[in-house]
Amino acid sequence: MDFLASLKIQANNAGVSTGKAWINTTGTPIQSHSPVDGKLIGTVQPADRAGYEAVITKAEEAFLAWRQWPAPKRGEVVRQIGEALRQYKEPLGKLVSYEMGKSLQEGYGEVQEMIDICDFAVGLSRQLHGFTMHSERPAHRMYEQWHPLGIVGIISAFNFPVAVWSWNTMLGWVCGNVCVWKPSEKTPLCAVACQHIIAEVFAKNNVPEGVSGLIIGNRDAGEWMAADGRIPLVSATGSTRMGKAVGAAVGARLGKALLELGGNNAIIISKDADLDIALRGAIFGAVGTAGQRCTTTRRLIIHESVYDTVKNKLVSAYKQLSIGDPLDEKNHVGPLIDTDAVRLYSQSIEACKKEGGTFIVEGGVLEGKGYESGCYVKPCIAEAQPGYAIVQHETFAPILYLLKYKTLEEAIAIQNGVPQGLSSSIMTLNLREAEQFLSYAGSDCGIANVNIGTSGAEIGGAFGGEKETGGGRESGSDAWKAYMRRQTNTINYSTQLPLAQGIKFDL
Ligand code: UN1
Repeated sequence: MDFLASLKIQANNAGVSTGKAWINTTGTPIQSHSPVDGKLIGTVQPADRAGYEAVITKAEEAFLAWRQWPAPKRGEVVRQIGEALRQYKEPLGKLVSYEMGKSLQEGYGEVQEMIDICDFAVGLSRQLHGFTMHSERPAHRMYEQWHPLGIVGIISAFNFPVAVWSWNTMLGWVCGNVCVWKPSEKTPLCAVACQHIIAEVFAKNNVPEGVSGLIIGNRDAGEWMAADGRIPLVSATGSTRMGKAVGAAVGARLGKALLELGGNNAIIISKDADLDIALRGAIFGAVGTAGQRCTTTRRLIIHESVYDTVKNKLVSAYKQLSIGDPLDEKNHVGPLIDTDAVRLYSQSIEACKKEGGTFIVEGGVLEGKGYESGCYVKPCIAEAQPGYAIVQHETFAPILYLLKYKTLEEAIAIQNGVPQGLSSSIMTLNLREAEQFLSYAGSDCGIANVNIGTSGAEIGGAFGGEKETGGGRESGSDAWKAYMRRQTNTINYSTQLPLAQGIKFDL
C-alpha cells in the first residue's frame, strides 16, 4: 500500500486541520475500513467542539487576508493545485478506489474531475464579472459586482469523496472565500490526503493558514456547520434526508444553502433508439460505481415495441459483468460502501418483490473468496410499475427497474413522476421526440440528455437538480454565482441629486 505513504496517510490521523496545522481532539476515533477487503486502512480523530471552533476562528481570520488577493492570483494557486493533482493522480485515485470501493478507472476519473475543475476555476478567476446597466438618471452609472461571501461550509458524501469537494472548493477559493470541509465519515482518509496536497501548494504560495479548513466528524459536526451564523453558505451533497435537515437549519438563520441531493434517474428508450448506445448507456449508468452515484440510472422507461428486445439484451449483458476487487481493472463492479448499504439493498429487493416486482436478473449478496468484506452485491433488474413505493425511492445500490410505455407523453410523465429531479435522458434518433423531451413540457430534471446516459456529467455544465434533489447547482456554467454576493452600485457623477422614478423632493 505504498500509495498510502505517498499521500501521508498514517495508521492514526488527526481529522481537524486549519491547513498546515492539525489539531488534537478528543473523541472515539473513526475507523476507515476498506469495502474492498474489509481491512482497516487507518483511524481518524474526529472533531470536537473545541477543534471545530479553532477551525472556524482561523477561517474567519484568513478570510480577511484572502479576500484581498486579486482573484487571478488566487487562480494561480488553484492552477498549482491542478498541477499537484496531476502528480498525485495515481496514488489519490487508488485511495479513492480502495477507501470508497469504486473501480480504479473511476477513481482516476474522479481525480481527473478535480483537475478539470481546477482548470475551469483558473479561467474563471479572470471572469467573475457582472453586468453594467444604463441608469434612468443623467450622469449616473449603474453596475453590479460580485464579492466573496466569507466561509463556505462544504458537506460531501462518500460516493465522490474528493471530486465534489473540489467543485465547491476550487470555485469557492477563486471567488475569494475560505472553505471548511466536512467530508463523509465513511471516506475520511481521502479528505486527509487532499488536505496534505493542498497544504504543500499553499506553503509554496504563502496562502494564509485557515483558507482550507477540514473538520472530519460525525453528524454533529454537520449540524454545527448548518447552525453556525459565521458560515454564510453551506453546500451539502448527500441524501435528501440529510439535505432537508441542513436546509431547514440553514434556512432558520436565513443563510444560504446549496443542496445537491438524491436522484431517481431514468432513461427513456424509444422505439427509435440506437439500441447499442441505449444499452451501453443504461448498463454503465446502472452498475457503474455499484449504483452509488447520485446520477445512477435507476429506471428504464422502455417503449413497448422494443421492450422485450431490450430486456433480453440486458439479461445477457448482466451475465457478463464481473464483480470483484475494484482495483483489478478487469472487474466492472466493485463493492457497496459498507454492510449497512448492503442491508438497504437487500431490503429494497424484498420491498420490490412484495409490491409485485419480478426480478429478471436476481440480486444477492456475494460470499466466499474475494468477497470477505461482505459488501459485494449482484447488480439486479426488476420489472416493476412506476407507482411502486420502492420505485419512487432512491436506493443507493445497483437495482434497475424496467417500466413500459406506449406514448412519449406517458414516458415523460413516468420520468417526471418521482419526488427527485436530478438527471434524465432519452435514447432516440427522432428529432421530434428529442426536442419534446428537452422542452418545457419535457423532463423536469436539472440534467436532460439525448443519446447519453444519466451519469458521467462533465464539469463544464451546472450540476444539480430540482424538487427533492434540492435545487442547487455546482461545478460549471455560472454556478460560481452561488459562492458570491451580488452588489448593485449606482454612482452619481453629476452636480445634482435627481431621484429615481422622477420623485421630487425639494427643500
Ligand atoms: C454524485 O454522484 O454525487 O455525473 C456526483 C456524474 C459525476 C458526478 C456525480 N460527474 O456521474
